[in-house]
Amino acid sequence: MKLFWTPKTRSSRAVWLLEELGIDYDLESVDIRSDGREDSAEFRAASPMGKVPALVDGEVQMAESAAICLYLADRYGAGNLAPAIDDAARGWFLYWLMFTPAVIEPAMSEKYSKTEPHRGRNGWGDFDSMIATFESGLEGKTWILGDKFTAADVMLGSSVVFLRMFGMLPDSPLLEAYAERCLARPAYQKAMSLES
Ligand SMILES: N[C@@H](CCC(=O)N[C@@H](CS)C(=O)NCC(=O)O)C(=O)O
Repeated sequence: MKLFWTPKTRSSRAVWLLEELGIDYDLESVDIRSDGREDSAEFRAASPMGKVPALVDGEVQMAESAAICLYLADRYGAGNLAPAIDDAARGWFLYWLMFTPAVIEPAMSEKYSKTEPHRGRNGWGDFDSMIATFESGLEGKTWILGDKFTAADVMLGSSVVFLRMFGMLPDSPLLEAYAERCLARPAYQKAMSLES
C-alpha cells in the first residue's frame, strides 16, 4: 500500500489513521509546493485533482481524505475504527466523518476569506453554526461516538488541530480538550514525527 503524501497537509490524517491501524505502508512524497511541479502518472491516476492524500492499495486507487479514512477503517480496521455496516451507530459515524469536508472546511474557508455568511443558502451553514454543532456533538463524550475512538475522530481531530493552528478556534474548552486528547494518541504522535 502506498500513500501519496506531503508533510503538514491534509495527508497527515491518512498517516494518522494508518498508524492507528498499525499496518505496513509506504509513503511517497508529492512536492505540491514547488513551482515546476511534475506529478508521477501513478499519483495523477489516483488523484484526478492532483491533491494529497491519495492512496494506491493493489488495484484500488483513490483520493479524498475522508474517503481514504473510511476505506482503510472498513477494509483493515476489523471493526475497531468504524461501526459495522449494520450497526445503528453507522449513521452518526458517517455524518461526522463527512462533517470535515462538507461543513468544517468550507466554513473555515468562508471565515478566512471574510465571505458574507448565508446560513440557509450554503451547504455548510456558517462558521458559527459549524462550531456550535461540533461542540454539541461532543458534549459529554470522549470521542464523537462516545467512548470508542473511530476514523471520524481522525477527521474531526485533524480539523480541530487545523482550526487551532490557523487561530480560528473560538474560546471552547470542549474543543480544546478534544484536541488535547487527539494530540495525546500515540498514533497521532507517530504520524507527526514523520513530518519533522
Ligand atoms: N478534499 C480533499 C482536499 C485535499 C487538498 O486540498 N489537499 C491539498 C493539501 S492540504 C493539496 O493537495 N493541494 C495541492 C493542489 O491542490 O495542487 C481531501 O480532503 O483530501
